[in-house]
Amino acid sequence: MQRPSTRRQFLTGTGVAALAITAGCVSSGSSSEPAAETGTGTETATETATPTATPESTPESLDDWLDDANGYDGEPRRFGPESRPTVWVGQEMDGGLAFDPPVIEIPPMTTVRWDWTGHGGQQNIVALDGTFDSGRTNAQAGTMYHYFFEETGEYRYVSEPNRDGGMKGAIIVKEPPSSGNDTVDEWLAAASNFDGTIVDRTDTDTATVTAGVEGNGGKFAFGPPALKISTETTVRWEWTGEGGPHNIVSKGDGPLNSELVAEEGNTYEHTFAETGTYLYSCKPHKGLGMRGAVVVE
Ligand SMILES: [Cu+2]
Repeated sequence: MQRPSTRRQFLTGTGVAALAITAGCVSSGSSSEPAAETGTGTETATETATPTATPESTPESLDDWLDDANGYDGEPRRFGPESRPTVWVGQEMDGGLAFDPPVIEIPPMTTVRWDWTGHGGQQNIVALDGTFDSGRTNAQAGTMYHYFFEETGEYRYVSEPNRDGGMKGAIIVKEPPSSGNDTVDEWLAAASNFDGTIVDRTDTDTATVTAGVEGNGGKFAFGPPALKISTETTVRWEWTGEGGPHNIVSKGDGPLNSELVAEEGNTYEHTFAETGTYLYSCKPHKGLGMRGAVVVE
């Protein structure tokens, strides 16, 4: 991992006024002192050791680095093409200040907006590799910062005043999964459990999709998210009973329109008579990525 300490020192050097305000919270962030500060254990020792002038030894994986990121459950929030992701700056999560969502996955050519909540005092957005930098810290609600991500890559960033308190995040820029069906790919780019696979069920008369499987930051996914069937096949959706109430509603004026139900064991069926690509979502969780597709051949 590249974390150029010179760059960081340069940054803190330029924000003199801001630093003066926040110096109380910064503890050992930019000093060469190892982690004796708050007794947060051995992980902090490696963390605080890095900003010193000592050369990096083993690069830390993104997951390791995010281990103490407030509010991160291990699953990046995924956004599709044409989306306009917003990250809240200064949300209370895990008993500390966080970026919300802390980790997002976006396609190249996406603009990310950071929006200050006004909670928790002075914040800024600083990429560890220097790619982006919102400059001086700011405590004002409504402060915004934008960055346009053109290229794939992993960008780690912090709010400098709260870095040691776990206010860390990452932007993962990667090409969305591709199944070869553009309509499906675009619709499911936001679904965290879609990996580009359209499950082939053309061999059956009844195919099953489970509503409320793990994904999209909870039990907010369809499993499988995409499937391929033949005409006259019945698709049956089965509710797991997890993740709250779900429904099956076509995008546009498609044929799917179930009740909004939370109970385990509920089912909804539709027999597809005509070929085509049918897109649907669970209305309450569509924005999280609870989407599905049925390709009828
Ligand atoms: Cu749902």
